Amino acid sequence: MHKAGFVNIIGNPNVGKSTLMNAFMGEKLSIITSKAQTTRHRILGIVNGENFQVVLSDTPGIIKPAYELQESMMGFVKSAFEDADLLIYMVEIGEKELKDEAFFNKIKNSKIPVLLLLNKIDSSNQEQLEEQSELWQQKVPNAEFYPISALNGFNVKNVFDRIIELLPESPPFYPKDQITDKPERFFVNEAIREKILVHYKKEIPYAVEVDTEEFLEEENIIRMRSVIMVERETQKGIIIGHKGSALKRVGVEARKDLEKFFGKQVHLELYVKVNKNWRSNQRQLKRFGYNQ
Ligand SMILES: Nc1nc2c(ncn2[C@@H]2O[C@H](COP(=O)(O)OP(=O)(O)OP(=O)(O)O)[C@@H](O)[C@H]2O)c(=O)[nH]1
Ligand SMILES: [Mg+2]
Repeated sequence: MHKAGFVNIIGNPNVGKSTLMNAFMGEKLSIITSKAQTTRHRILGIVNGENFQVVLSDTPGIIKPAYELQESMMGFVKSAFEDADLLIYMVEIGEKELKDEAFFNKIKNSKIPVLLLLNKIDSSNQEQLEEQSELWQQKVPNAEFYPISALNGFNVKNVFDRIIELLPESPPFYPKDQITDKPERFFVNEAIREKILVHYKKEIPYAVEVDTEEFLEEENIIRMRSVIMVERETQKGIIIGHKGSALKRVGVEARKDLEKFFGKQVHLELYVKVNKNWRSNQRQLKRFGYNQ
């Protein structure tokens, strides 16, 4: 017997969705930062076993969209409701509600199984854990509840075993050696964007998109050239920094991550370009893969 299905992870921004997906995968597929709206796409992470294929979806955190890019991000979340065989609804310690009522009702009235994961329990005490567990089980009574720590791995294996139990009998959806639906260049863009989220303040990371124009794999090295797009001239200066020092740091750190990811030496060339208001431009968004 072979089991396979789509397991889609949804929840508020910054609760640890990407951390959980990486924990299930046993490798860093999705980027993770302490800032909200780190994930902008729906990213498939495929875990293959002899008798199963779990097709995970990491999705952007649920927000009220304020501009076109965010509209598109919420489109990815919507799509994750449509094809799921199993929903993972993740909340974090201290959280009180999912602000978007429509999404919340969809979870509560879901016809497919829902696993409600209370994450980051490593940062709580017993009293808080009990109080939060009760609150969330009352709020989503149709769900199976698990307290977890995606970061420390607490309960992660138990949840994964339960996923396999709940999956329908089915042949695999993807070749058994495939681990994601995204091309190599996507992960280059994301590695660079992660460093930008980490090193720049306020609005800057949200005004940035990365596009990898060249990805040339040679025998011993992969040569990459990526453009960092910002919305305004002033942002370009900030990204580059004094004598290029800030941009250099992004390049060095991203390259190290990419060498780990691809298991090969990497040469990464970065440059910065202004692409006015790309976040609100349908044509540009489509070009960067935000259409669906
Ligand atoms: N203490 C603790 N921190 C965690 C845990 N899981 C995730 N984090 C941290 O929470 C922050 C957000 O994690 P992400 O995995 O990027 O969260 P996300 O839900 O994917 O966020 P968005 O993509 O922005 O919606 C990071 O700083 C993680 O290290 C956990 O179990 N315990
Ligand atoms: Mg994420």
